[in-house]
Amino acid sequence: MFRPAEITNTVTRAAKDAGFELVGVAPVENSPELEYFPQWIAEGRAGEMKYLEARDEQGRLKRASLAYAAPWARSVVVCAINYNTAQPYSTEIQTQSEENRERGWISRYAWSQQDYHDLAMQRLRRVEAAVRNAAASDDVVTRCYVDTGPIVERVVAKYAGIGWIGKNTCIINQKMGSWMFLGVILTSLELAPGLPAPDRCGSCTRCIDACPTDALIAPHQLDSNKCIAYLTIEKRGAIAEEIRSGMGRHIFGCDICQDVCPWNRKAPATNAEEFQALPELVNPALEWLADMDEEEFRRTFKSSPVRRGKRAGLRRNAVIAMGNSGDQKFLSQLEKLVGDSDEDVSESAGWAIRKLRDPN
Ligand code: B12
Ligand code: SF4
Ligand code: SF4
Repeated sequence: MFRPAEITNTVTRAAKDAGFELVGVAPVENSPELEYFPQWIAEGRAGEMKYLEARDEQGRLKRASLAYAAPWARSVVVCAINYNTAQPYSTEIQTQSEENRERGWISRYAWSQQDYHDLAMQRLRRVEAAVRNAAASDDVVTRCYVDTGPIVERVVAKYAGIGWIGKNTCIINQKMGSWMFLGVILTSLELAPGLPAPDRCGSCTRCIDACPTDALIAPHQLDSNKCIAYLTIEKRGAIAEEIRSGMGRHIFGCDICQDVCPWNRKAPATNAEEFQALPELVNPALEWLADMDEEEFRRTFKSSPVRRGKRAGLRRNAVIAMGNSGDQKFLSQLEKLVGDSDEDVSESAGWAIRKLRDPN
């Protein structure tokens, strides 16, 4: 006999054993949040991330409904893992001292040696095995995703009770804050769903006020074209000049709208060895990154998420950050970089020199 509540309990235990701090089950049904997705795409808010526009055979946006992406699915198991470490926030470190002007910012999630996709996926596979074992049937269908599936993971996370969707668009848990990765398992099993977590943003607007590029165009609405995380990680080629000053010294990702969130003030740090930060990646020297050759890039970021931005992107970002640093010592290095064989590095170096000479 099929026992949804019992199987759900087994799955919850398996997720905790696998190292996930939070786990919940979402039902498969359309939600008001997903109605916004087609509009977001139509307004061009996804920038050049074309994979978000994937459509099914009838031309419907797959991510707009689980019924399009996985018609066989009946429940979604959502797991969350804490990646926060004890290091200070970018909003503290980056403004601390004059000496810091020569350093850039890599996002908190990318400080460890290993890519979070792999770390979370290994754990998710253990939970998937528990789902299949508990169901004791060969007919059960399951699919695991960390990031890459045709699903808006934050929406299912909300309905699984992992947290609420903050005005900064991140999932926030009352106890854990928002420094977490999500992993999802779609299953054909009808499990016992949880309840959505209540919204605790209230009248706060700190994230919207702090975003240096105005990427949070309204509560819960992000324009990727303006988001530093998108510009530094996903955007290939030249970055529009008018947005470069707002990027500050960010060279991979951005944490500001989470750093300022009151729910992250007491966010617990993880003890998991795999998530501990490599010291050289926390607030790294811009000079080092801008001059990095292919061999050193490969060695330093061997299994790290930073590989996604490619060496060319990382150097382009470091050069823009030099322009924003106000530190004249970079002028001589930038003058050399104007002759760089990479067009984006060379053009950005020209911009950075002009910016250092005439900051206004
Ligand atoms: C594309 C993408 C990005 C893009 C776009 C971000 C975005 N906000 O959409 C970029 C490159 C900018 C990005 C940045 C980051 N990302 Co990202 N990203 C994704 C990815 C692959 C898809 C997201 C997506 O579908 N976006 C579409 C838009 C429409 O969805 P949304 O902004 O989440 O909006 C929903 C709600 O806000 C909602 N909504 C809720 N209430 C309301 C109310 C109203 C009135 C309205 C109109 C809408 C609305 O509507 C939307 C759904 O239709 C997911 C993984 C996945 N498969 O889901 C990871 C994911 C969202 N990213 C993640 C992370 C960690 C980050 C960064 C923190 C990394 C960094 N430090 O640089 C930043 C955070 C920036 C931010 N504030 O969002 C985590 C989030 C974990 C968490 N705690 O929430 C995810 C889930 C990856 C993972 N598996 O862990 N990311
Ligand atoms: S990640 Fe940075 S740029 Fe993007 S919305 Fe948040 S504060 Fe703005
Ligand atoms: S900073 Fe304030 S408004 Fe923004 S997500 Fe956090 S609690 Fe919500």
